[in-house]
Amino acid sequence: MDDLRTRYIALIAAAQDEAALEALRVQAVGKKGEVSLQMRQLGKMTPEERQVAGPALNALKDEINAALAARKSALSDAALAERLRSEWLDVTLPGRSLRTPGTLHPISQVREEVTAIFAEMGFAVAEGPRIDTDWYNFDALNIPAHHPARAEMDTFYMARAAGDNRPPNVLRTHTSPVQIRSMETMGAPMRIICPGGVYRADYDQTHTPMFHQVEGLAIDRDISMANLKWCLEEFVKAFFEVDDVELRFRASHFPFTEPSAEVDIRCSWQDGTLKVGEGDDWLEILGSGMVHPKVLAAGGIDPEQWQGFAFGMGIDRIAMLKYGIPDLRAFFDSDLRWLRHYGFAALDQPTLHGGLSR
Ligand code: 2NM
Repeated sequence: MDDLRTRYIALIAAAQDEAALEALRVQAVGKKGEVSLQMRQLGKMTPEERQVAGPALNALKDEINAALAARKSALSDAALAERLRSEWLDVTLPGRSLRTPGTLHPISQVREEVTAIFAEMGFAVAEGPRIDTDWYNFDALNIPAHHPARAEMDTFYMARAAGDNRPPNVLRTHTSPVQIRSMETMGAPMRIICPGGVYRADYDQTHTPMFHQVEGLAIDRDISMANLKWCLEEFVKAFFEVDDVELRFRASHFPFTEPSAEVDIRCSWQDGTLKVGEGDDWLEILGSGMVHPKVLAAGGIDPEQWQGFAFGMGIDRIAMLKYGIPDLRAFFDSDLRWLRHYGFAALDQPTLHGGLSR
């Protein structure tokens, strides 16, 4: 038995690929393998002999199986390390010039358009981490543990090391944690927008597990819903490139604002194309409200001295509406023909004076 052990442990350690490991497995612990043949001899032994040999053979079989598994995982680790070594590429190299140049993705284009419009109104752009603590993503936004809004968000949780009992970090479910971080670092008064990718575990025709939001926040001593309404009207007119719009504010509920409102714009649909500012339909485009005093306090801003409005909308969704893109999932397929069709000239930065989307 010791001879079997020594021989197979050495052979397994020397095996160079999975096929060699499988051959050794069959040869040692397969149905007609050497260990199995030994086990068949148990029947011919005295009960006393069997009591010693039986458990020893079982232990040998376990030991060989464990060695096979360990060698298999070492081989696959080595294969991965070799791929990482040989297949790396320098993503900072300049692009190769092609006959057909690349284009700006419609989501990047719309993000630039939205940024240009709010920049003109004095909003700065703030960014933050995509992995954040549950405090910034939830608690600071008046969404305590066990609040139903946490369950509704379909949150992706990060893993923690075994024994680390802190609450897991999350892939941010909205860009609002950036606004809390900005309150902490900038203080009041402030005016920012936060564009960026967010994550929710949801996938169908109208949802992808990663999508893009832009949220706005304006804090001052006497800011009101009237200021919010004006800003949003200016935004919608500039974004959809129309002279007039009508907005409808519907009472709603968000944990982080009080009061809260969802905002619709008057529109019409003709032959599948959207016209903004006329017609008898209403299109929901964003959520908004006055920032909850608890949220201001969580950002280190005194709610007795300051108040503010906030709003949030989906970049992907308004990109689909403005550019007539029917299926959300196509945004993330990286299909070159689609990108050439819906993409934008890369050096054509949108500005209000130059025409947003020419
Ligand atoms: C929305 C709707 C309403 C919002 C609130 C905040 C913060 F951090 F300032 F409190 N940021 N974004 C907000 C408010 C977002 O999205 C539908």
